[in-house]
Amino acid sequence: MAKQTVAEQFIDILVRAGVQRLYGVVGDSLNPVVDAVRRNRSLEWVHVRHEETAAFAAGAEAQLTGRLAACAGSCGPGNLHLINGLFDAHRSMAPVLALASHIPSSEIGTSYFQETHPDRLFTECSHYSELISSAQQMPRVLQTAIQHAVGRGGVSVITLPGDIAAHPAPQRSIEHALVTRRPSVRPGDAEIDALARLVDGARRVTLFCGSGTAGAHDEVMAFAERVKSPVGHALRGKEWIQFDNPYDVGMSGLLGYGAAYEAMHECDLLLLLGTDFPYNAFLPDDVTIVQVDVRPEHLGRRSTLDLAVWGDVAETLRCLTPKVREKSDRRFLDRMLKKHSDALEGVVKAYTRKVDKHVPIHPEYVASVLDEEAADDAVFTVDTGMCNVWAARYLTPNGRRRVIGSFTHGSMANALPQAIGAQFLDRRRQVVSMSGDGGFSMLMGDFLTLVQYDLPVKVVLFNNSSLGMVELEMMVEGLPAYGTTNHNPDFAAVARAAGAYGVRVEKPKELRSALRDAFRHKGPALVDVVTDPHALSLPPKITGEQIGGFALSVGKVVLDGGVGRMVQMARANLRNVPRP
Ligand SMILES: Cc1ncc(C[n+]2csc(CCOP(=O)(O)OP(=O)(O)O)c2C)c(N)n1
Ligand SMILES: [Mg+2]
Repeated sequence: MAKQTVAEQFIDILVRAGVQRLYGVVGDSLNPVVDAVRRNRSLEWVHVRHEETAAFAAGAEAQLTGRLAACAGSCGPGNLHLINGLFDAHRSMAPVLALASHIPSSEIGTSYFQETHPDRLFTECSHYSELISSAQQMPRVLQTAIQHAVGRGGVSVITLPGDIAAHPAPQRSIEHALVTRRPSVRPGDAEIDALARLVDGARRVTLFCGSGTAGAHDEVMAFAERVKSPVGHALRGKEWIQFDNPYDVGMSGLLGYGAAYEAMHECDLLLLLGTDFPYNAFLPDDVTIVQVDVRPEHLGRRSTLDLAVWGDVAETLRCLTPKVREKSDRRFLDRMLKKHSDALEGVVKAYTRKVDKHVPIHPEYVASVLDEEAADDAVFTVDTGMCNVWAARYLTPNGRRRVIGSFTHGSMANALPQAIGAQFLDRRRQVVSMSGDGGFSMLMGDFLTLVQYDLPVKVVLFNNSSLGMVELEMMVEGLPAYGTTNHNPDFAAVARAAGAYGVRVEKPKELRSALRDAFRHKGPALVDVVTDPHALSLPPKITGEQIGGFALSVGKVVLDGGVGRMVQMARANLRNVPRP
């Protein structure tokens, strides 16, 4: 075999690690790499319009598959554009390898044209960020980068000067077998025994679940059944735990609903399972708390723990459940299920406001119709802003649907690029981008990517002509709205001009058929729904004190809204509860 260049070896190794495509924008120093991609049939170059899109798309792929995904940017500004998407991927624990190509190695340190220092710039959003300054570092540095991204869950960045990419690579004999999957982590016997003792000694146990409960639905249900515990979740736990859950008491946090908050505060033992839920204002401080997490650095960083358990949730519960005594007293569970159902019935009553006739269209109506019309295995990507609220409340998880957002980093404009990554993975799966008008217009250039690759993403645009979430924040803080108005074009016309299917919806009765038509359309489609910018208003009972010091709780009051199909589930769960 002819000797490979560094670029060729780089691409070969990515293929061996399971990477199927490299998202990016070409340019100068990156050219040897892109040329190596062109000649490699196992890996596709995906040409996006903004590198931030490349990073978000790779992050979405990695979140959907758990496998390594990759993106690349040319030297200086090219790779600098990756940064926000990389922060998102890293904070979502998505294994992403980013290639930051670099100025000629002989010029480093001379303020050369386009010079930045990517190896320094990306340290904060990565587990590993290294400069390849000699071809001899290959393939070890790349392999190490891959192991960091996969093993620790997050981003690795390789900075590669263009001239070194074109150098001959060292022999491949020093290549080793790559780890591409994470192991399961079982806690020690001492921790399991200590946890079992706490559970046996408690009368009221509540479970609170985060994204670390992915794949642990059965184990959580079996444990909840054994100890008769209510099960609440954080936003990122919802898609894994809320469905087929007879113990469901809803979600806690700013967007929360139901009785999760009460169940967490009225128990005597709270188990935090795979959650890094950031709002300690919503966590109790006078109950016994145990946290189980596969990442030891997450243990105890939000609340004081009585026991810290380092392990996978599924693995821990598999060990724990047979060791704890079965509880027979369901009174706490039943009381919480009733509270949960009552809470949801209450908001449903408050929200029967003829939303199906309201013009401009109420965004909650859009979310509820979307939930009904979308496929059972749809992937929803959700823009930061009010779409988060609507998705949290109205999308019904079922174990097959996925919901991806920028839930930890909280960046705008994530939905469209994440939808690109999701759709590349599977062109036949329905992918719905729930976009805000602010978020969509921020990375609108990459709507063209949908057309260029004929990706059948369906963009459902919640177009309230404003930065609605921020308007709400200003309202909560007692400030007048300022700098929040968007003067928008007819986005449906923009979509059509770009070569996609586009329809504008201004009346609620047109909504359902517009969504159906878009879903039936074979290619990319955009449904521009003109929504009510005043969908939320300050309730009258807010006090001056709340305005002054408790923006969080005021926000919670303002955001308390409809809950869609969750109320049916709460009612169904109540059927098993004996009436007093
Ligand atoms: C990149 C970035 N810039 C600014 C913000 C602050 N921010 C959060 S939500 C939001 C408004 C989003 O507007 P839009 O996409 O129209 O959604 P809406 O809330 O109106 O539904 C802003 C400006 C952010 N989170 N990320
Ligand atoms: Mg908006």
